[in-house]
Amino acid sequence: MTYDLYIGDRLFSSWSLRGWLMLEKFDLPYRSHMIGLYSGTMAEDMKPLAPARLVPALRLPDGVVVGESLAMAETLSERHPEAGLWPTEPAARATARWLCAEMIAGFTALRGECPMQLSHCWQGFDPAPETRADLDRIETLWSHARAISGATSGPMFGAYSLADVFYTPVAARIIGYGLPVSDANRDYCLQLLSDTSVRQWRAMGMTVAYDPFPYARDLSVQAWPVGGQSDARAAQDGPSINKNCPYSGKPVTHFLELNAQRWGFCNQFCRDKTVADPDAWPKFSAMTNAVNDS
Ligand SMILES: N[C@@H](CCC(=O)N[C@@H](CS)C(=O)NCC(=O)O)C(=O)O
Repeated sequence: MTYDLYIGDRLFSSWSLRGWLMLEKFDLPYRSHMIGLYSGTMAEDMKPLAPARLVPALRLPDGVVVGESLAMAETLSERHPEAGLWPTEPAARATARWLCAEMIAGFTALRGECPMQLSHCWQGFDPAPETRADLDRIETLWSHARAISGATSGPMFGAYSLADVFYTPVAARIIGYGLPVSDANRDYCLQLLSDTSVRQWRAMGMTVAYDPFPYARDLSVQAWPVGGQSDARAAQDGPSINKNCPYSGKPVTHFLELNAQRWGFCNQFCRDKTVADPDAWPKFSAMTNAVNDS
């Protein structure tokens, strides 16, 4: 049983990130398929999923297509009650549903003024009053969630849930534009972005070169706070310390250099995602640690 998830871009498509997290974070089996969100092929790519027209879209194992993130979330939750997508406690679950629904329907100023981008942090961004009002509302909702759940830090409802999934791209906007929130809520945003899955999503997104950079601004930039400064670089050739790819086990063909050591991978994408954020990949870390700790 495998789901087919259709996503657009990784660095810029906030909804794709939500769709991916609701499978990845709850260990549900899926294959990802890229839709040409920025390449001009989106309408053509989406035809087999009609009448779904936006990303993410989900094809269930029986072939049924589900468009819209909240419908995907509810469908996955119903099909996998043991996976814990929604909080188990009824008041927490009702509140989590409310927060997700309000996120989907609201915060239009924040979403309009600060499109999600996971590349870097803009410096000196001054949000409009309407965006500040959206931030106030988000902080009100987050503190209400914590009053209901009793969780003073970490996931909003204690255990990681769809509420954290739906607010991860909001956290990326808060951090990526340096938006004003309380220290505790900034910590929560950084926790969401430090999640290994989120780091991996970003690292995969960083393998794409954009010209022009979407949603460019005339502002200086600072490195992304989690995994934003990689010491690794792509290398033209080997030999590498490892003969087989840490991810597939296949013979290596692409190389990177990290701390004066050369490591190999079986394709360019896996090499480049590792260059982007070497510490985001437990299999790569296990391989380098096994060599360097021996
Ligand atoms: N309400 C939809 C929103 C999805 C959405 O807006 N996706 C954007 C990408 S982040 C999209 O497909 N844009 C393409 C377009 O508008 O043509 C959901 O909850 O899934």
